[in-house]
Amino acid sequence: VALQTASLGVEGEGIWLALGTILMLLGMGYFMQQGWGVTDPRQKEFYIITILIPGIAAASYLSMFFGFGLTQVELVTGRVVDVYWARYADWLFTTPLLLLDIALLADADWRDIGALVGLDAFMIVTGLGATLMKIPTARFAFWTISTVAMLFLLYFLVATVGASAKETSEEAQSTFRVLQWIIVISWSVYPVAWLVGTEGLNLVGLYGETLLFMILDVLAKVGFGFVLLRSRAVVGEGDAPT
Ligand code: RET
Repeated sequence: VALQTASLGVEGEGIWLALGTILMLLGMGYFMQQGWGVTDPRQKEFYIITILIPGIAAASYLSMFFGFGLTQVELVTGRVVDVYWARYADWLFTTPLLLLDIALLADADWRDIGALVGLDAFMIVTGLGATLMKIPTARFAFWTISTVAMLFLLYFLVATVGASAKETSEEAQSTFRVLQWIIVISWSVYPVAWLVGTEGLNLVGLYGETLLFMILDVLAKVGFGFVLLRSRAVVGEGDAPT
């Protein structure tokens, strides 16, 4: 009975958590296989970071699948919100790693990387605040703060980190542009998913919201890593996987 409850979740969303776990593991395995035997220190950096990202997500998805990463928040209005808090633990570590990846590609300096990661941690922690608060107004206030931080972050990525990218090779520049758009487009949907989902206006139930976050997470992590690790800017001239 316990396993059955875990596998189904609250509204049957366990199917998406299981699929998310599998896709993250497949992505991680693929990146590991690609990176096996790489000795160049710069290449190794990219592989290590990019393998860790779906690895952390797989652990988080598995914990949510088993119902461990799930809690309930009772609002002052009496509504009880089912919250998968494990996502925030995942995001707190994986979003800085994604930013580190793209910033290293752009040859950004450590000050700019610090600014990006700082804004990012602020965004995730205020987002977790929004998720755990009991007063609806406070939830939306923190959602707004988190979203504003995200907009600053995306602007900083495109403008400042983008300016350092312009000083890198043609290959690195074109990979940077693709990754930058993957980030700008996929990250922008997260606050919308939160807002329409159970944490916000509850227009979409837990089932649909879990599916949406799973698609976003796979795109933002595995899709991102796939583009990065296939780029000649990372694997070097002549030995890009075909
Ligand atoms: C929250 C809710 C509050 C408002 C905002 C959010 C943004 C989350 C983002 C998450 C990105 C996650 C990624 C994960 C895996 O790769 C916390 C949902 C702005 C942008 C990229």
